[in-house]
Amino acid sequence: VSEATRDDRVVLRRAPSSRDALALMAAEVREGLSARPLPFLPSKYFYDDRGSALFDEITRLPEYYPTRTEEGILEAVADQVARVTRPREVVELGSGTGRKIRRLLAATARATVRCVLFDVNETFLTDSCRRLARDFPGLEVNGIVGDFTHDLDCLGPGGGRLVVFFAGTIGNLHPDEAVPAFLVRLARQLAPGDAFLVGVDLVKDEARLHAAYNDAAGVTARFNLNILRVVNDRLGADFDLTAFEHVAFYDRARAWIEMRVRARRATRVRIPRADVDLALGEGDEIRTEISAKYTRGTLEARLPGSGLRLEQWLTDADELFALALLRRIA
Ligand code: AVJ
Repeated sequence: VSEATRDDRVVLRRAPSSRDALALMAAEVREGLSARPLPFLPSKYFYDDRGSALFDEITRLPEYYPTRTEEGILEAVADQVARVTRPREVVELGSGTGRKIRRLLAATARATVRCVLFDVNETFLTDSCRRLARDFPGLEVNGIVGDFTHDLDCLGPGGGRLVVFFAGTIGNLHPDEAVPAFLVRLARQLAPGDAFLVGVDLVKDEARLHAAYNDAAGVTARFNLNILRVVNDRLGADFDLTAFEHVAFYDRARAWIEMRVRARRATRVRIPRADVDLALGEGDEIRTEISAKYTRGTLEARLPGSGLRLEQWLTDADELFALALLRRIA
């Protein structure tokens, strides 16, 4: 990693994929929109400044239980997690506004000398790093602009490391294909004894799941459609946002929420720099997100071969959400 920018006690670096971000995005969008029968867009492209702000708004919706549930669990277990991990370095993947890591850093206190935030959104990352550095004097704060499915090796070798991955964002990875590969790559950045604390949304009552992704105020719908605006802004695409509507449903067999945008009428999108010319008929859909839901059993089933084992399963009284504490084995 090069291109370090130093500002007070904050060092910001850009991972390789974020240096050629537009070329990578063009390739990924082209690949996704060429997929049949169901074209897709990678979910990480939700999070431009507007999309990140919309997600922040989602986290405060009455129907969207994951954020406040996870915060409640973290509040209850932070001291215990700090005691059993004693990390010299805490890394947060997909840090967003970086709110939750504060609770953990307050608990790990003097044991932790460095904190690394990893996020695709440079604006949010920079702000979070500055605020952390201000509020935790003596802590070295590093930011990495990057994609945690490509760029984990930016972290360098492990040792005394705790990686945290909140919000249930691991749910965006395909449970059978992407999750095992992600875990193997992550485990490579951990030394034996290092820990990984990951938030997973749990399989539950379908009405509750449905409501969380179809909120009455329509914020999730705006968040979903915003991904088309991001592709327009960055790649010069000509998606007509008025031609699409929000769709989110729970696929019980695969245990995931799927979000799509559906054409309300025939429409076409051209993206010359990505070599895309896509005609959609009324009712045609583009998948924008999967958000997989787990049980303790289905998560543990992804671990063999990863070098990680489940040490603690920390959940709320209603079992809506869980924090899994995983440990790198020797
Ligand atoms: C940030 C990926 C955890 O899957 O629930 C919220 C994103 N999508 N509403 C999730 C999201 C629709 C969220 N994650």
